[in-house]
Amino acid sequence: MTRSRTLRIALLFAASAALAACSGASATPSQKVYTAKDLTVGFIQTGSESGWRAANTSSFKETASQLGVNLKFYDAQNKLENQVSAFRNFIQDSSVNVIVLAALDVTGYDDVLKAAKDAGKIVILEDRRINADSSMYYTYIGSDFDLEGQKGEAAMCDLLKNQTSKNVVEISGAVGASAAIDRAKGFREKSDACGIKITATQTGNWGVPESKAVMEGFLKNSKDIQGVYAHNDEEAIGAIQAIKEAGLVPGKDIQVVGFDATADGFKYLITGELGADIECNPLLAPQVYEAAVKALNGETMPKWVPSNEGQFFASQGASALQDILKTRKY
Ligand code: GZL
Repeated sequence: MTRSRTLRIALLFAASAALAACSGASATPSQKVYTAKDLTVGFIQTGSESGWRAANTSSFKETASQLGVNLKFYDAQNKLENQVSAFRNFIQDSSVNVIVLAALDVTGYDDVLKAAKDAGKIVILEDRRINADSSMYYTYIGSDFDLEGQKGEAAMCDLLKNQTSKNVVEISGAVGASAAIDRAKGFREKSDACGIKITATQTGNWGVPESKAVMEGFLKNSKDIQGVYAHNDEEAIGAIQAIKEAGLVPGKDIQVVGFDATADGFKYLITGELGADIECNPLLAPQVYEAAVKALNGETMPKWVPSNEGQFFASQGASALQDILKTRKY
């Protein structure tokens, strides 16, 4: 008998032994392992109010096509009632196995969260937290806005270090949004210790025109303003426009701090008109889809997965900031 024939017979024996072991009574029946291709995600987005939001939406659409996720996207036009009705529609939709919510508000979802749980739908919060028991959702993937607010205060404290009076006006995000609530809270944790006085606060609803009008109002009421604390880049840009139209120099007469670190925000860091931009990561879809697959496969996760984020300063210099901007996706 030739060597190769002996080898072939030996290999056949080995293969059949392995098969027998697999089909034995003791082997567990093979359980299906779900992948991204098994996901049909009902995604309830806030709207399209900012550059951050556009990047967040793109992250979900682009990543879905890369991974083969069936994405049903809903734009709530910044209306809570639209988010609640979309939630109900996705609960009724038997093809949807995971509902993802970017919550406009911290409250208003209790009934739909309960209905989703009763219907066996997996719920994942992305971007914004809500005031609901953590048993009502699988996990929350989003930023630590309180920490972002603390970073904003530290940046403002440094920008005003040579000022005797440190009057700061706040242009806050949309009322009721966790990003606004927590950035406001975080800023206030150490503002007194720095000698910062928050002399006025009003929402700019995340947008340029409304924030410009708010800043115009602040400047009409007082010229004794040394800083502006704006809850996103659009609000900071609106404030900068108003400061310039009042004949003042942003970054010199009045220091400005914003959030998100979008490409638009970087433009104003590079000119020096924006003193600091605290990063808030919108590219959350890969983590969300990964969490959704874990949920389908019955795995557990922490109830909150905070985003890793940095911060940028005009003091880094225009050329360094231009180099950083080239590496960024939004
Ligand atoms: C932050 C996000 C906020 C952004 C704004 O995670 O919720 O909403 O800071 C956006 O630009 O409108």
